[in-house]
Amino acid sequence: MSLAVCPGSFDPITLGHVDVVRRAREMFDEVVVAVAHNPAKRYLFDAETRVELAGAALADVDGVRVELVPGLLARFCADVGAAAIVKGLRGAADFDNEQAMALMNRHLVGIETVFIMGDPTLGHIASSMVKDVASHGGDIEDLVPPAVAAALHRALSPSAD
Ligand code: COD
Repeated sequence: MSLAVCPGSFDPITLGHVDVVRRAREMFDEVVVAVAHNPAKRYLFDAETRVELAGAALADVDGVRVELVPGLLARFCADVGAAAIVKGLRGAADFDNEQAMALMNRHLVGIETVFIMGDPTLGHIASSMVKDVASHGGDIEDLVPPAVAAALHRALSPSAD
């Protein structure tokens, strides 16, 4: 049984992320979507909500589960018995960010990272941009799963806390 980990912030999960997870699942028997902490980011949604929204977005995909990463991703991968980390790349900027992380994770526990080229029709989708569009009242229905669109509208509506 081969298992891959698809890690990310998922703040929130987008259709770009969903596409990468579905394609990872075609290569591996099981995929764990790992909601982790990136210290470089300030999150809109707390970790539990990011897990919940990712779970709702992927509920129809067999062999996929969503888990919270309590600390180091490499240790989490070793604990769940992952054969590889799978990440999506939209272009050279993503690669520059990912290269050092892939090498560090291999250094820490010997795990390899497999990169999937993102679908070019979804290449413009980034969580940060979706939040920006939503906060200005733009249409996000083609960018995120329905439960995520609803959560963004709630979180970013003028009456939200
Ligand atoms: N198409 C294809 N791929 C996409 C798209 C898209 N439209 N959008 C995003 N992606 C890819 C990104 O390139 C990335 O590979 C992945 O999806 C996740 O993206 P984000 O933005 O949700 O997540 P990041 O980049 O903030 O995630 C970074 C981690 C949280 C994974 C990282 O910081 C981490 O591993 N943290 C845990 C602590 C740790 O172990 N630190 C040491 C790391 S070496």
